[in-house]
Amino acid sequence: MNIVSLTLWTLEHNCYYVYTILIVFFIGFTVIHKNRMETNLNRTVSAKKKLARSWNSGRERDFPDDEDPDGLVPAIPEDIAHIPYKPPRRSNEEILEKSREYYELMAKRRTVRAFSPEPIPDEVLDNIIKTAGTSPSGAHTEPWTFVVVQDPEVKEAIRTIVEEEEELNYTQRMSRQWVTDLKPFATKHIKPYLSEAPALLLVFRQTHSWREDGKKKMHYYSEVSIAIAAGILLTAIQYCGLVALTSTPLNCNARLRDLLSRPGNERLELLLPVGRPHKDATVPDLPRKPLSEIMIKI
Ligand code: IYR
Repeated sequence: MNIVSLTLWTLEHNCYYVYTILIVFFIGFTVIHKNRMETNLNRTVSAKKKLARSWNSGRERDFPDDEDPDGLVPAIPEDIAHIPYKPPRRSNEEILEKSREYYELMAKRRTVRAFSPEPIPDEVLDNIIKTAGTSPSGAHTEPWTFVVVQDPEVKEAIRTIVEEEEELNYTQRMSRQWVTDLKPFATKHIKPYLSEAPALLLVFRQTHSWREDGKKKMHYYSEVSIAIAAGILLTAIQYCGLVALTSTPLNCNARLRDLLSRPGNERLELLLPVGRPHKDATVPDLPRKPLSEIMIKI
């Protein structure tokens, strides 16, 4: 008996129990199928939510949306003009020559810990800070303040704070391995360069700021923005023939911020003594990783 004749037979003989079984099967199948689809959908939704959180270490948004989404206005006018950008085109020979020259210059950059006290012309300081200020930043928020200290009394006050904190750092806060790893550099908590260098550049990162309309201005990627600006600052210092010490005074933020009257939304990230090297300055004879170790071409 095939399926067609079976169907005809059941219809002719009014087999209600067969119809009932078929209906029960149909309803059962529909319910199970519906439940399965719902479970799959829920799984997809929670996987997406988990993925959205995972980039941010499990926290909700870093920058929560404004309470009134209809009132959202970009910090920079949305209709800002986009203007042509046409720097002069250089040939391959020219860019090769420039890249070599610049590498040679930057390869000579060294962190120096002994400075000549000769003052630096003010305009030089202005220009290197202006150069750092050309750095890219998240949503063009320019999250930096560069404090330039030349006043001997303020330099001395900075030195006192840094030496006090660094003594605690070296003896109590830094691990013994860390202190051991620093031995080749002959660093210690006594820091004469803070008084001797003609200028101290303190790089502050603005975690956020305030817009003219009074709203809080978010500073996206402020850490990487300040790191890029510091890099460009170092290249500007090298390019004009001066030297710097890239120092990161641990636990000095609050005291130096207060000393220099910087607001609470600013965090000290770097302190760079800048000047000419002392005539007897020495640097450790460190090798740099070769290109083959730092570059992978795909
Ligand atoms: N900030 C301290 C310690 C220090 C840490 C590192 I890492 C260095 O590369 C150098 C120093 C200091 O300035 O002495």
